[in-house]
Amino acid sequence: MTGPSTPLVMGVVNVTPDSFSDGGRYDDPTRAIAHGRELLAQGADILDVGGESTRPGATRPLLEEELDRVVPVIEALAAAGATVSVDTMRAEVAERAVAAGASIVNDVSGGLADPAIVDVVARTGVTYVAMHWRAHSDRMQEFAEYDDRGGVVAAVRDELGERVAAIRAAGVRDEQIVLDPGLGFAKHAHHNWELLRHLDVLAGLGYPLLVGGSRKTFLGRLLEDPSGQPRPVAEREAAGVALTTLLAAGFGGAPVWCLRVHDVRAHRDALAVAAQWGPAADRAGAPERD
Ligand code: PMM
Repeated sequence: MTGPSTPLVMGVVNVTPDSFSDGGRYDDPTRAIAHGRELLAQGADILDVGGESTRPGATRPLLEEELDRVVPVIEALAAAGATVSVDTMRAEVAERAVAAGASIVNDVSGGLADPAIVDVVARTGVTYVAMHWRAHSDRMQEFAEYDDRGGVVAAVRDELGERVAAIRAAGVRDEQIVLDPGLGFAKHAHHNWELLRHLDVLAGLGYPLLVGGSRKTFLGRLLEDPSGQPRPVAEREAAGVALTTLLAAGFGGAPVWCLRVHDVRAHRDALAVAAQWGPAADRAGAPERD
């Protein structure tokens, strides 16, 4: 099988006290900067800096809290030469993040939480990741319902298509737009798997795709113990790496532009293996002998 070309790796830098995936380990700027540098050394192409946890049930930080968390981290990591993305739903945070050196706005709400964010994107010309989203995290799982006609895949395609229309109407150019199925956001485990098997349908909208499955609950559910307890977050990495390998090998049905992950080194290793089946250009790092 000839797989698509190797996806980029976006390393997650959560500057939050309550992220589900790294449990507040990097919640002060100094630790977050050190973590970002480590992910860069591991081969991250992009660092995604976020100051708001979107774990199911999370409450929102104040604007000032979010700014205090992300701006110093973005400044330092951009100054260190990183391509920085800001994970925010707020126009003002996006504006200040771009001024601090971010070149990507990663908006999990796809412009629904704060419609002015797309004006910032249009004005600054940065890349915009628009994720499929239905509601803030304190209530999102109440909206995990999809009808039988085409189910979750058609619904996510149509709702992302509506977001694209609004984003373009605000003056954002096609080349700036990246789409994301939003695994775990208003979705149950079976919805996530369905989306992962049909990325071709979302790719049909005509934009690059970003996928964030790393350490998420659906992997924990897949690996639950005999008593029905999900596998703890810290023990989901191998499943996430398997997912990366399959997506890189084309099993999603469409190329993935970028994968958002926590353990950059492990996912880089998976991509190096998958690239051995990909285009020759991706095999540049392979040893000539042995
Ligand atoms: N998931 C989380 C946060 N931000 N951004 C994008 N584009 N896609 C995602 O799937 C996504 C995201 C939640 O996970 P985290 O707590 O590990 O950051």
